[in-house]
Amino acid sequence: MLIGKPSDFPSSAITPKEQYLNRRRFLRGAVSGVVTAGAAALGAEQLADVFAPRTRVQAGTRLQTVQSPLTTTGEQLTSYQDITTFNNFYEFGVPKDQPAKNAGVLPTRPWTVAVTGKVKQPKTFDIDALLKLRPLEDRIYRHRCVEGWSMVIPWVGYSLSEFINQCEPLPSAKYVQFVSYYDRKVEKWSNQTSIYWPYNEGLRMDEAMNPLTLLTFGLYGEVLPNQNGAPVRIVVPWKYGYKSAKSIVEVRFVSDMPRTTWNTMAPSMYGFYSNVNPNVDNPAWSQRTERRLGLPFYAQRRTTLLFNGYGDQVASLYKGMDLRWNH
Ligand SMILES: Nc1nc2c(c(=O)[nH]1)N[C@H]1C(S)=C(S)[C@@H](COP(=O)(O)O)O[C@H]1N2
Ligand SMILES: [Mo]
Repeated sequence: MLIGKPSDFPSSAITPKEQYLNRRRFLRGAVSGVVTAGAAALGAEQLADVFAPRTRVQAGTRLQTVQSPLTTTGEQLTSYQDITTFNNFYEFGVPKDQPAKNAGVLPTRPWTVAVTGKVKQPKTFDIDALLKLRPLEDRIYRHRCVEGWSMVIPWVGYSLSEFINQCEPLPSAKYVQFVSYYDRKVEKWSNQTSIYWPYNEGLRMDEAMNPLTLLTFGLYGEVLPNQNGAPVRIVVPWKYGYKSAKSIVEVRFVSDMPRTTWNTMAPSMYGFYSNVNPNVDNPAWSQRTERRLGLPFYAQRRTTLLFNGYGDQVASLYKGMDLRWNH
């Protein structure tokens, strides 16, 4: 699968530029559940090959999506501008504006995701096969960074469980680990920190199988901008943002709790679970409240919700667990 061979790209997942622009305007205007009603009209979008020979997908390439019942409605979306210019992606620099400036060099094609560890048989999935595996859904999720800011982001993807089912994990697979792309020649900013690369994160198997956990390919109806983790990332909306590894190249099924990037760096600050919890402060930041980016100054501050507001869907995963100890 090369970008120079457009027939290999799932043209069913691509729509022309002017339609995505309309769509984007539509989505940006959406401040409530009306997204669900309007989405039906978007199904008839025509197909186009929008690729010139290159080693990365054109930013702004549209993805064809369907609505999802798992979307969070009723909250104002954070603007495309804010979502794509205020990023944590330390491989491309620590200051928040740096990933948007530097991540253009990430080569997102060809791209494969290796499935390793406790599986019936190791496999490799091409990104274009992954895009076609299941219908891509629009899912609006709250996004809460442990540093205290939050956004509302319209992601595009499908439940990670759909992918995991294709991986045929063995019963001994109790955890799953996600490994980000790393090439220090490409990501030359990565030496600004003492992180032990590649970035990696992990989930317990039942967390990974929860329908909310999203294998994510896009946002605002378009392919992910590189700074947001192109071409494929994880999004776990009830956990702090760092659990959602970007630009993943390997999914590793393991029997023991994996040693993840932030948990290894500072275990007292970054527990393995990292569920959003206003009652458990991080040594560096109180987690009681958050600042919703993009709103007028006086409207930004809000109370942080347990499990980022997704308790109905995920609280049962932690029944009987001490959430302070297992932070
Ligand atoms: N590979 C990688 N993934 C990463 C990070 C990173 O530095 N490198 N930062 C994490 C953090 S701290 C957050 S808050 C989210 C930010 O995602 P966004 O930029 O799409 O909002 O990505 C997470 N995934
Ligand atoms: Mo974060």
